[in-house]
Amino acid sequence: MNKKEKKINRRKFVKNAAKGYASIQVASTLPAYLFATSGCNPAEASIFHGVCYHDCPDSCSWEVKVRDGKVISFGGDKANPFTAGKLCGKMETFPEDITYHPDRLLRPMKRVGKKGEGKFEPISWDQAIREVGDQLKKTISEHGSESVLSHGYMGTQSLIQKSVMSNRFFARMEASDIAHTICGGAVIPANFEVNGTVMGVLPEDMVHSRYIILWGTNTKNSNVHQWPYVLKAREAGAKIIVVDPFVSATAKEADWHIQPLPGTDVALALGMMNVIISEGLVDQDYIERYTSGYKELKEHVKSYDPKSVSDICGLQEDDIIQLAREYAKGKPSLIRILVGIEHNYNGGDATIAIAILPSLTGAWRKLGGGLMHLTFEMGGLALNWERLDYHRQMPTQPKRTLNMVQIGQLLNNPDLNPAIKSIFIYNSNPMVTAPNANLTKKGLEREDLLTVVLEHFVTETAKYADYIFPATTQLEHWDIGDSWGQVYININQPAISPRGEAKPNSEFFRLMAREMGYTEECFKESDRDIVKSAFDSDHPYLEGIDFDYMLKHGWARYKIPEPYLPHAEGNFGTASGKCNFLGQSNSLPTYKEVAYSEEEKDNYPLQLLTIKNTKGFHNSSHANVKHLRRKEGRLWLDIHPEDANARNIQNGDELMAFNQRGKVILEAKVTERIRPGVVCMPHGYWPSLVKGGQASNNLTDDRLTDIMLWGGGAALQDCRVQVAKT
Ligand SMILES: Nc1nc2c(c(=O)[nH]1)N[C@H]1C(S)=C(S)[C@@H](COP(=O)(O)OP(=O)(O)OC[C@H]3O[C@@H](n4cnc5c(=O)[nH]c(N)nc54)[C@H](O)[C@@H]3O)O[C@H]1N2
Ligand SMILES: Nc1nc2c(c(=O)[nH]1)N[C@H]1C(S)=C(S)[C@@H](COP(=O)(O)OP(=O)(O)OC[C@H]3O[C@@H](n4cnc5c(=O)[nH]c(N)nc54)[C@H](O)[C@@H]3O)O[C@H]1N2
Ligand code: SF4
Ligand SMILES: [Mo]
Repeated sequence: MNKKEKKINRRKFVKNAAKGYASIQVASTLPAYLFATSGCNPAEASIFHGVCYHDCPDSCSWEVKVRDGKVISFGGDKANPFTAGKLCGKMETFPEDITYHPDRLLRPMKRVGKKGEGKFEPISWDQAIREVGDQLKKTISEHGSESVLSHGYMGTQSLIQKSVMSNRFFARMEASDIAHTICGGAVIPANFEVNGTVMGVLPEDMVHSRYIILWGTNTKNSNVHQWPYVLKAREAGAKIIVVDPFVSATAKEADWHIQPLPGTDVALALGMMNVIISEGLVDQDYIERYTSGYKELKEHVKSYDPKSVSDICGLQEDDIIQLAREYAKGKPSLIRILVGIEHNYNGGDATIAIAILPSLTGAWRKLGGGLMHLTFEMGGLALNWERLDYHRQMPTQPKRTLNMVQIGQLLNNPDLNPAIKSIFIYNSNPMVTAPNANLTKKGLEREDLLTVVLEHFVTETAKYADYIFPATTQLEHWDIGDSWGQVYININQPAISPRGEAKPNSEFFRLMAREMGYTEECFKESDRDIVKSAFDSDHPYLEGIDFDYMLKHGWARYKIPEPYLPHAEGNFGTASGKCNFLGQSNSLPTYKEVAYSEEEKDNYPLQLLTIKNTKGFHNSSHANVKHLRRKEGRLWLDIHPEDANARNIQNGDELMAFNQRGKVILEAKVTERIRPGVVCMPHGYWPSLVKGGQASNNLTDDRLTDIMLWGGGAALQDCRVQVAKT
């Protein structure tokens, strides 16, 4: 890793650590902050305010009513303007769907059957911790501490249960860490390359925009609380454009839907620049004052003329020209990106090209103009990271970081030195959410691998565990978190006692630390104390907001100076303070063909998108909840009539989609929502709950994106399949 990479890495690390949230709070006869733990509130019924733990840009605040230690009502917090009193459909019934679900894991379990068979018997916490500790000590003495892999992810993005105690534990052990690359692994470093930040226009300021491009993001589904701001802007005269290869729920509502071939956005953005520059629609003054690399960019985009771009993207030349003109003139113009744009080989360069556009036209000058991306830097600045990221101050650190996108390869790689001999999986379900699942399966079946999973359910991944430990849900533990899609901070007090023998992730790692003989004080700190210390900050974003305030109110909006015009006069986060068109790598974005083998192209002629377009599931979460599964229906494949006719496929037929990695059985939806040559399947379904036992990620490839900082993101959508009737 070179110096520049190190710099961006550390910076991202701190800021990404802020990707999280949570909360809960009080409004009852007796203030809940008088109670150190839950379950001892003598009041008849108490109302606690909290926040959704999902990896979601909205980070909704909620209200929970509790009587006799049981949740009696649950819903969105009406006082929080962003949540506006409404949770999304999949979370409305969260207590019964997750916390009180009859299949919820309530005791530690030890495997008795074969790996993957799902046969377990209960074991006591004491015994299970002792057995795992004994095996871990043996593994470390025989193979070294790096042979232990910490595989935590964003199943909860609330800061404490996401990683605070586990980070301390694995730093103390000097284990291997996992790079969090599957979501944001390309878009985050790419935006940093150009703008030195992922912050931009604030979510609420979208109402001031008059030309809005929702680029590779399904706002109506993935970011539902942003949608009202889109509508408000439209009422005020904004035109809404969606760039998406699929007619998503959001694209259906657009004033203009641009439907390029997947993975070609970089060419589209460069083509727009070609038109903007050649027609003199640039903001020359802004470019001169606040950007660098324009001369090179001007030369570079000459080869991305509308004709060449139309061939790459499968779009009309006129549409490219019109989009460029309208964008440049539609002041203020806003481009909204999230994560959907990155999941292909060109995802990093696509983000870089898009991130350049607002500086080329000077869109940043006006409120509502610029780029709207991620907001976690707010929490990264505001909170006390000395405490939250205490593990960074420890004398020992994880020895290597491995890329989660290629977990299957990592578990099977004979050359990895040392090989992974023990894996701790928490807040993550890689058997459903990581690509090339059949390879992951092969790895998790290894008899010489100790697999420990912390979970709410016996998920597809937990089935492969040697030990499963029952984790608490958001209603049962302390936590804190901010958001990556808006600018509110929340705390989370436990509203009810943990069900059964469930314990917070943090407590599991405290117990493991004791078992391993780690006697440092940091393993004694309680969750409540960590939450408290996080608000011990004098950053102006938290002016007047401390732990007591949070206990009383549950949530707060960061005190951000208004109007928030971060780059009206440059002030980018790059070393020069300028928007750097050449990026830190000193190169310009290009369109690159994906290197499929000839055989792959011949045998598997269709490109498969696997996208999060269910309403009921959140990634793989909730996909085991019956009423939500019923609403989604059978796993399906969207296929264009031309491709269906060529295969004699009718709407409703049972199909198989297959390639060299897997075979998925599903139902045909013959539709013009997708282009010829591309098919689309929803992501999130649990393989064991669909016919044939395989789902989206049994087909996807573990190919990496173009940007290799932090290991490279996941090119999930670069996947080829053939489709036939069963
Ligand atoms: N094909 C395809 N694959 C994808 C994507 C795609 O679009 N297409 N999207 C990718 C993206 S963007 C993401 S973010 C990833 C998500 O990947 P994951 O983070 O693996 O998915 P989730 O289903 O959100 O959560 C994983 C698990 O965390 C558990 N969990 C929740 N809270 C807690 C807790 O407090 N403690 C413990 N121990 N466990 C908890 C849940 O029960 C759940 O089983 O998937 C990626 N994979
Ligand atoms: N209901 C629901 N909401 C969620 C989630 C969920 O699982 N379910 N997951 C949450 C998570 S973890 C995340 S990261 C966010 C993600 O939120 P978004 O960033 O909106 O990402 P996705 O929903 O993965 O994909 C958005 C759109 O990108 C399109 N797309 C695919 N490939 C390309 C391409 O090459 N170019 C362009 N222009 N578009 C492309 C897809 O067709 C899809 O409609 O959503 C969060 N919100
Ligand atoms: S999943 Fe997202 S939209 Fe739904 S309640 Fe949670 S934060 Fe809100
Ligand atoms: Mo994600």
